[in-house]
Amino acid sequence: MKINKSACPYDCPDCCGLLITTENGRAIKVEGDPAHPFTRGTLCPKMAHYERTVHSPKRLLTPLKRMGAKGEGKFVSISWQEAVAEIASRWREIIDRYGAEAILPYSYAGTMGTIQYSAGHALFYALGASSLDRTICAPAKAEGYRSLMGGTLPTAPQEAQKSDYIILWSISMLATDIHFKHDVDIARKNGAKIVCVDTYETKTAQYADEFICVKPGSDGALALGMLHVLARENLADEDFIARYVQGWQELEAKVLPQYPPEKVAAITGLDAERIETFARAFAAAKAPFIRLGSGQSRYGNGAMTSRLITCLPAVVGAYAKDGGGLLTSSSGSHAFDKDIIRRPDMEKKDVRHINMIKLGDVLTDSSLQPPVKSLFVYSSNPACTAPDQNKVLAGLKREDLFTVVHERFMTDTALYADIVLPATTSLEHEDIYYSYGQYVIQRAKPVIPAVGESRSNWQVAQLLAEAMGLEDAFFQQSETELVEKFIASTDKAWPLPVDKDNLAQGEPVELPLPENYKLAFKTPSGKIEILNPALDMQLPDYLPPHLAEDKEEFILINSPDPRILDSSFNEREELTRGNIMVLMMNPADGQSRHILDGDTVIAENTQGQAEFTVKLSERVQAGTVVSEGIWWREHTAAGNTNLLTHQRTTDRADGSTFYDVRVNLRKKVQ
Ligand SMILES: Nc1nc2c(c(=O)[nH]1)N[C@H]1C(S)=C(S)[C@@H](COP(=O)(O)OP(=O)(O)OC[C@H]3O[C@@H](n4cnc5c(=O)[nH]c(N)nc54)[C@H](O)[C@@H]3O)O[C@H]1N2
Ligand SMILES: Nc1nc2c(c(=O)[nH]1)N[C@H]1C(S)=C(S)[C@@H](COP(=O)(O)OP(=O)(O)OC[C@H]3O[C@@H](n4cnc5c(=O)[nH]c(N)nc54)[C@H](O)[C@@H]3O)O[C@H]1N2
Ligand code: SF4
Ligand SMILES: [Mo]
Repeated sequence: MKINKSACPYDCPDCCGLLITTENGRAIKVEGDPAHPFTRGTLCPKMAHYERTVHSPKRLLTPLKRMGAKGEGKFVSISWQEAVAEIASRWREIIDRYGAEAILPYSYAGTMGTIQYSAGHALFYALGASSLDRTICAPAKAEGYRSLMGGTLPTAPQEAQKSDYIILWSISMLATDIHFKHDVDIARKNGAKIVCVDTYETKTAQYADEFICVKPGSDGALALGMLHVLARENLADEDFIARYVQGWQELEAKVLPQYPPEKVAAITGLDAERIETFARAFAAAKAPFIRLGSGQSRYGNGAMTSRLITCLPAVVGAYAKDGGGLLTSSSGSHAFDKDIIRRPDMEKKDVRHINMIKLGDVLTDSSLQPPVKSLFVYSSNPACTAPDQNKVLAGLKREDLFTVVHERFMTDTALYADIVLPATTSLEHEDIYYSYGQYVIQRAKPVIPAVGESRSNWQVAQLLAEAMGLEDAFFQQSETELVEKFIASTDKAWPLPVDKDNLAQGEPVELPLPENYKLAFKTPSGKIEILNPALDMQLPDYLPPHLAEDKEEFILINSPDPRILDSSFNEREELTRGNIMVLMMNPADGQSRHILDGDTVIAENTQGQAEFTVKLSERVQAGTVVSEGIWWREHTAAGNTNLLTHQRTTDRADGSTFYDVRVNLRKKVQ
């Protein structure tokens, strides 16, 4: 038996340190690393049995070739040599006939590892394939933050330990950022008040001392109402503003006449008084800390909403206070020079860019020139997780689309592949990790041999580069060589020296933060830019979400489930048992629509229909319904919430709008 360190590869802000016990080439136990400063020895329920994912009987073990119809799931095993030869010959034909832009890579964060996440970038750039804009998660949140704060480092999570007032704002902390609870608990022990702002009573809302339940997509108005109160009652920190903030006077002149609490009450569904007390408590706090999740950003107004919330800590001077600040996405990513793997210099000039959110349109639009004739999917499961699922599936069904899927499991997407390639898990390949919720980085070496004939993303990119005749020495590098380059790159990429020895050894390494980092505003003016002269809308203002225009009766909130992560972990029987397509509904809505607990309902809109079992619950506000989790089709009656979501994008940064959805409900006739 051996115990090795590793890092959690999933798309989760915690990026935990793991201890993996192995025996005879198998992982038999997975624990949280007590020495990891953020993990502190605990794990989420998903990863506490990662060995069940790694050694799942459902792992794909060899390359497969499709025999039956697309989606039917009939495949035969083939060798890697055959698989690669077939891909290369099909790609050559497509390039000859339509040009390389007819090939589209599609990938996201199945693994967050710096190498494996971006392993295909250079290959597809070198081929001249269409480039994918990876916008599915929260680019609008990043844009909103950046519009005031530029490249300023977000506040570290452990700072919250010293806060007396923590706002968990559209973050499902107990599902999606569970290790931050360690910090919040410390603050709470010292008397801090915990407030949760969400659209239904999540477990995190129940954990908080106060729950502020807003109408979906309305947080921007709430922030403006709070700013009105701060202005009207002279609660802004004028000294801080004079030194560090640009544009508060201009915004004050707007919010005073335009956003009185009464007006904001009508938009947010909150009482005017509640908005006032919230603003006053925030201003009275010695060190307010906001942990901003992504929920508010997945609407047509998502970038603007995030921008407005980002104004709040600036106006009360939270950054100057020990324990105060704002954490959106911490950019541990700045620790490495990611171009080492991404190689943007290899991208052909003026090559076509495709927004991943529009996959449904792109695969079904017959006027697209050149049409997409081959799709190469890795580290993602778009048939399950992309919006407007009916269109995505219609595209994936096209007989003339040559689809290759590199996967660990027979996902909803892999079912539509012509060729499936088996992928390694993080315990089988090498990588180096950074987090987007804290500042610890870690290298992870393989701790067991590859299961079956599986190969890592980088190994597949190397094979395909060779088969396509790409001779650049870049593709010859091993994963270990790449990791070493990343470690060396911290010298230039990070402002302070990083402990490279421990990093090389696979220990979790905390990035040292410059002493005054919270006040080092990396914007053109050197100040927080509430007024940003580079933007069309120089001052922020409320924008309505798309759903304001939609006609259906209920707003559909679709939110993370603690048992799975996006569609990952659907392979685990113990996590997907029971009734999972549950639709929570306010009892008063149930009563007026004659819908009872346990009824089967069809939710429908312009996009499609999905089937749910109703759970009446006071946790949900009237006029909204809530579904948690993105489930594989085999666990549902006929597909998941993405049958109902839209390809519409955010106001800026072309982000996804998964939560900006309305539906009608009807009882299923049994
Ligand atoms: N267990 C688990 N962990 C996960 C994931 C998962 O699916 N399951 N997904 C991972 C990924 S990819 C990501 S991006 C992160 C995301 O994690 P989070 O930052 O937590 O963001 P969201 O998943 O968007 O949703 C967070 C909360 O926002 C709420 N919300 C929705 N609309 C609004 C709104 O208009 N206003 C307010 N105030 N709240 C709103 C939702 O109800 C939800 O409770 O989590 C990661 N971690
Ligand atoms: N309705 C609705 N839809 C959503 C969301 C929502 O809240 N509601 N959230 C959205 C968000 S925030 C995100 S980020 C997206 C994420 O959507 P996806 O990018 O599709 O993420 P996952 O569903 O986790 O799928 C990742 C896949 O990668 C595979 N994988 C893991 N490691 C590796 C590897 O090393 N190599 C290869 N080749 N494959 C690997 C896994 O087996 C898994 O099937 O979903 C979005 N979709
Ligand atoms: S909390 Fe997140 S990072 Fe930590 S083990 Fe679970 S999924 Fe991985
Ligand atoms: Mo995400």
